[in-house]
Amino acid sequence: MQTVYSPKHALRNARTELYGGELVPPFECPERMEHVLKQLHAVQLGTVLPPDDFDLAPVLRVHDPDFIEFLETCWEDWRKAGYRGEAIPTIIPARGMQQRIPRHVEGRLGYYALAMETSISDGTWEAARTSANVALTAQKLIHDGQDSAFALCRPPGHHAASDMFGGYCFINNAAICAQAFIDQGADRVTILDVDFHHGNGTQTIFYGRSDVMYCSLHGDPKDAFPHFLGYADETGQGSGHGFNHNYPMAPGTAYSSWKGALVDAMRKIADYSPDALIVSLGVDTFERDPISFFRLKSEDFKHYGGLLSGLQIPTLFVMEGGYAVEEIGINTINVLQGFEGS
Ligand code: OKP
Ligand code: ZN
Repeated sequence: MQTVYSPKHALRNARTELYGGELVPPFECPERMEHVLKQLHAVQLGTVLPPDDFDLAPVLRVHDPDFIEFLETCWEDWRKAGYRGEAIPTIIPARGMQQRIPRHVEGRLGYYALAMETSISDGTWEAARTSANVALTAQKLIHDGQDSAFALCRPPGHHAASDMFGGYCFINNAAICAQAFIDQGADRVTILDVDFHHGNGTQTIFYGRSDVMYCSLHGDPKDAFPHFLGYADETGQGSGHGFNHNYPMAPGTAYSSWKGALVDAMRKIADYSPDALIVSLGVDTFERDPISFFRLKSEDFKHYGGLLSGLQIPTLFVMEGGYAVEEIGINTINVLQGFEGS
């Protein structure tokens, strides 16, 4: 399997994450990629290609132009406003308030934020744009006939909605790839999200559509981020009804029951028979992940990679989360090796 990767992910190097009332070094850090690359080379998974430069057109098929312009200009506007720290939202348009876009950067930042832990800093836009290019380059490999490809994206994307950033995400890499498949003639695409967290952004983007099915296995939002979406009764809207499947699971969930949910989702995917499968691949389901509560072991990742290959659908893996930095490489590459049957 070929991997697409760019060292420009390192431009996303915020110093702060708002966590437990403290500003801590972000869990979503550049070192994550070094461990994945190291393991990828250790097992000789395949060649590593740089991304092509796509323009913003495929990004704008999913995201609002004003949101993308905000991402591009936020850091400069924040500095111009005289602030000395990283850009952290302080007020959002909560229940009962106006949903108008303010003029001041602090208001715009709150308008476009879905969570407050994710600081915007110098280089964030460039890294997010490159991460989208990485995803689109891997999508093109599949379009051109490969059975599988790995988009080693950073920053991740599945929390980003058409006009909101947060949860470490800015551009929804999996969603723009799904839309690219559709725009290139695919009738049906499935996004299977195995990251520990519910991909609220991906779900929302495709919630009213039957041409992109979204299935997600995740920590129950009663107990886990993003808390306000990801319940089992969210099944899609209008013509999208029946094309959204959530599998929320309780703290302590181990592989045996997680696998049960995966098998159920895979049955739905087989019935749907998509032209392409996009796996939002987060490995924060790992037993020692510092911010999550499932109990998957390293060998479990290899096992479910093998199960996924049984679907026999062209498969694009898109990197999402995973914060046990020492083990993220082994767990991620285990999924891909399992898929390849090695
Ligand atoms: C991004 B991805 C836990 C706070 C969680 C944000 C988590 C974002 C996860 N107390 N904060 O889905 O891996
Ligand atoms: Zn996650």
